[in-house]
Amino acid sequence: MTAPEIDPVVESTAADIAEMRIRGAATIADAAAEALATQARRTNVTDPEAFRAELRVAARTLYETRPTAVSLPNALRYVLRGMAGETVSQLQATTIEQAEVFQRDLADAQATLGEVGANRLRDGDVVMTHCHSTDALACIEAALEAGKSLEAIVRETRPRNQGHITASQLREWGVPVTLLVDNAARRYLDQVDHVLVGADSIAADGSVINKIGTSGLAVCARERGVPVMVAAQTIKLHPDTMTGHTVEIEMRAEHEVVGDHERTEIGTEPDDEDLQVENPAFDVTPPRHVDAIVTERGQFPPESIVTLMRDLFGETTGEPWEP
Ligand code: RI2
Repeated sequence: MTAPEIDPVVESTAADIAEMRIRGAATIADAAAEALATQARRTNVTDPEAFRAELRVAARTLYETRPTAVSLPNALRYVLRGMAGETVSQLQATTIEQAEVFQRDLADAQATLGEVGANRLRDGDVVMTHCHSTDALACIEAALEAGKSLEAIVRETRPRNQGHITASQLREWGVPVTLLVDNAARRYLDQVDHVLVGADSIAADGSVINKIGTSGLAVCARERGVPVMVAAQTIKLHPDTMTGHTVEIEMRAEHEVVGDHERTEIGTEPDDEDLQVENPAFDVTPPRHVDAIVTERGQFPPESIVTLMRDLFGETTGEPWEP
């Protein structure tokens, strides 16, 4: 059999995810499902085994882009497990259909989750956000649609400033926004009714893996008595953590934090190995600092999320893109 041919759309989607031109756990999952559907649609193979091999390699290419958001492997698993049939055209049809179902369910889940999350928000509340999460924003959008008026304190979220995307979306919806330097959050928490964040992964013990800075914010919120709400579709539940695996925290490039020019200002050369820069993209917030995880299946105390994980995933997972 010749080497599987990967569609350029799969390659470019993988590059866009790795470089964060496509980002946000739900958006990444959606793009990955779309890329697998494109691979299936545009294949040139005539042999069913070759088709399966192509899809597996395409899935692996997408999988190897970023390690932390479990929505990516969950999406790939879901689509590949729907690939069925005896002929290439049957395999194509089932794969494309499964990807479409996945994308539809993803959008529906976010809308449902938003309605659940909105129930926690009261008219006049002030919400503090971190990073940019479409799941968290869905809760705010549903509350606004229900006629509630909200204000937001939006953390910048260095080093990539994704808080600016959140601020832009909230202003589009007419929400008054205060854009806040990350380090100032504790000072403003006494004006806040809810901390509302998303998640890239949720572990079986209820730990929340989200954008770096979330855990410090949650600790401060707990100290100030401000409830912490995590908006996360069930696609963010990490099945491997049920069998003791931990979630890998992505380490990103130094240049996102310190460029060559800044290095020179600090007084070191770009190749000075004795000035190390650490740039973890995510951190882990223990369940004791989280009040509620809001999903499309309802709201859960973090410690009970494992029951939902067992319902949805069973006890074991294999990787369908493994040869
Ligand atoms: P939604 C993002 O990660 C943020 O950490 C955000 O909270 C999370 O994904 C979930 O986003 P990144 O891709 O799925 O910006 O709620 O590193 O949109």
